[in-house]
Amino acid sequence: MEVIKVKDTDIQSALDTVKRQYGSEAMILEIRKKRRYVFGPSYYELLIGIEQSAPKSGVDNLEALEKAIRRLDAAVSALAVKEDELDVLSKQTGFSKELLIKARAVPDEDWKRALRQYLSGKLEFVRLENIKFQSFPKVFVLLGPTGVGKTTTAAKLAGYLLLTKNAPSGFVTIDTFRAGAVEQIKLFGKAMNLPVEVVRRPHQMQKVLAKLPDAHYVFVDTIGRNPREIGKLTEIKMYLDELEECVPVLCLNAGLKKEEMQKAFDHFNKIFHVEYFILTKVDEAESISSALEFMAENGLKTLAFANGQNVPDDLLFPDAENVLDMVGLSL
Ligand SMILES: Nc1nc2c(ncn2[C@@H]2O[C@H](COP(=O)(O)OP(=O)(O)OP(=O)(O)O)[C@@H](O)[C@H]2O)c(=O)[nH]1
Ligand SMILES: [Mg+2]
Repeated sequence: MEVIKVKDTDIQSALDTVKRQYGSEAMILEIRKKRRYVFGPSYYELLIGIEQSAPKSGVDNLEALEKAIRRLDAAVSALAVKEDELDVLSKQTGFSKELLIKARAVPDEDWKRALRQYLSGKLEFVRLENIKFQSFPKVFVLLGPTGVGKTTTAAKLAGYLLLTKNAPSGFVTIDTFRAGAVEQIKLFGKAMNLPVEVVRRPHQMQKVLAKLPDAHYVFVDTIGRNPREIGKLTEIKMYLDELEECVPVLCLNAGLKKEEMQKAFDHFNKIFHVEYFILTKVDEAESISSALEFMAENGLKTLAFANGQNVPDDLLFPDAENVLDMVGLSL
């Protein structure tokens, strides 16, 4: 049995305390009237016996338990509501629930502001003319799965640099595989009066640049490859390895799901260490939210968005503000 002392100047209030705190199980062993010092005020000291491990009070414990269960119930249903609301918000915005949670974009708060803040801190946009090179001309290599728009985008970029920066480019194509690929880029070259060189062997890569003496920029057009065909990607890499310096740029179709983008990126990144990115076919995509999420998660530096078939006009150079407006996250 555990013995406990309860002190109070009023005997009734001492008894009430015992009942309230220890329930009817408590046994009053002794009541003493005491003084703190000789002429000081008197008080009561009750010695209470409590059976060890006996519940304080069955009724009290049950009540406490019921309260705890009610609290738990409320918390669980609040969570379920949040989960449902997150589902709705995820469908509404096109962003995953994981991103919404990371951004703390919870439905009952200002989720637009939270999302905007989170994404604007993660999205990075860079102008290709601001990328520093040690060598001249500046060589960009456009990579990506089949048909994403690599060749068309290379032509658009060259057109943009020519028209707005007065900087001529040259094209090098290593796509001698697909029927019509060389003719396609030659047509773009002809339309803009820019030279096109065809390279059939990796060792010709660096030497071919000498054939483009007026080019400030060179765009290397590569063969569209299924990113899972690692062997084929390695083949392209052999061409790039021959260059003194080049910047690989991955092009992906905005219509892909985030997981598909991630898979394609992972395959290309393993071989090329991708830092720069172009999102293509933005005009055809229902939403670019998942593309933005992919770009943010991988810390990619985005150079441009391609948004149509017109060369060179259908190319955007957005910043974080513009793209967040595009997905309805304007302030
Ligand atoms: N809607 C739309 N179509 C585009 C865009 N960019 C390219 N295209 C079209 O997509 C098709 C393929 O474009 P290409 O530039 O040949 O694509 P690619 O990646 O070079 O293709 P491969 O060399 O075969 O791998 C063409 O019909 C282009 O006109 C774009 O931003 N929006
Ligand atoms: Mg092509």
